[in-house]
Amino acid sequence: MTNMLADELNNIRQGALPAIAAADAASLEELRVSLMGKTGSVTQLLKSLGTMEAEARKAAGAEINQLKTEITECLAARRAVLDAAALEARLAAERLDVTQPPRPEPAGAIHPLSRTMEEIAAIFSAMGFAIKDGPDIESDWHNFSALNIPGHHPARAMMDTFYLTGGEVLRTHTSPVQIRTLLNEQPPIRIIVPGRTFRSDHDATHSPMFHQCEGLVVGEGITLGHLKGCLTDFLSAYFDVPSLPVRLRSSYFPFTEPSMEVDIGWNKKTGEIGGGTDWLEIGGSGMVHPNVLANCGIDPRQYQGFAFGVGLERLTMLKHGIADLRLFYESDVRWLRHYGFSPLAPATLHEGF
Ligand code: 2U9
Repeated sequence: MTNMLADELNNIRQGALPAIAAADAASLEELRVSLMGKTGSVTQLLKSLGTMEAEARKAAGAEINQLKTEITECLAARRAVLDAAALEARLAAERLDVTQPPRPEPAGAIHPLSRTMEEIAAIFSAMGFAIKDGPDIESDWHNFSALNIPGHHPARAMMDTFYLTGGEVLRTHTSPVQIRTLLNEQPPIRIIVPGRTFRSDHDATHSPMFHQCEGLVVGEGITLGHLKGCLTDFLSAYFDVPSLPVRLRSSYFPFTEPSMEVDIGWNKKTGEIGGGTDWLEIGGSGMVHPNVLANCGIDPRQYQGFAFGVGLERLTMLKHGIADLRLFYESDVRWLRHYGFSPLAPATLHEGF
């Protein structure tokens, strides 16, 4: 081997090995190409072997291949180090701490009135009632006449009706839905009708739009005893008071005969429902007036029925200690978050509400 070749091999070795050992991923590839690529310096030297005498070629070939092996190993070692470092960096950056507490997801809330409707629906469903709804705009006949409230009747004035220009009304109660059911279905009928109702009345305890839930049972041999038992079961489930006192107090409605206000026992001082010796009015009820059944083509001598109505705002305020009716309609998000219910825990009867 000539001294010239020995010098050149040493130059390449001394330049390449420290450079490889210090290279990053990009410069490592540049170094590989400049040394071992098609026109790389080591490749050029190997090519030059072809022009040598046999003796010289043997000695030079061994030396050049020795350098080639060293550089190849050095490149592989550096690549292994860089690959390991890159993997370490990725593992650190993409690490998931599965022990971290979950971040709270922003969830909506069920409005307290919707919740009350869901609870009432769950209670009456368990008693075999169907849940019905109907239009907000009703004919005069469905809202009044069919319910034994004739044109001159003071109840029309009492109800502060919103009249529309075509002679229809915004329903003043959900009763027209019961009328529609009586017209379309045969007894036995067991339904509740929760929904929006409208009366032209606005002060601290009245809103022009409010919610009712009415109930209707029609069948053979239905009595006032069924009415009281059904209301007692409903109210004691809704307020979660096992032996809630319920009192029926004589009253008057055009569509029921006899008619009764529904009172529950409570403690007026503390507000406790079911405790104390005071009575609190919670709704109205009665045996369906024979005229109402007859108006819907049902023979009152064969079938009897009971009906009741409750105000949903009032039931909700009593259960949850809500002081002012107007809060229901203000859409104050802070209020809704406080008084609202989780959409992930719907109303079921299994454990009480
Ligand atoms: C038909 C027959 C009878 C429904 C009834 C009441 C008594 C009643 C009030 C409670 C509070 C309205 O929201 S409120 O002011 N309701 O007092 N409602 S009986 O009677 C009917 C309904 C439909 C076919």
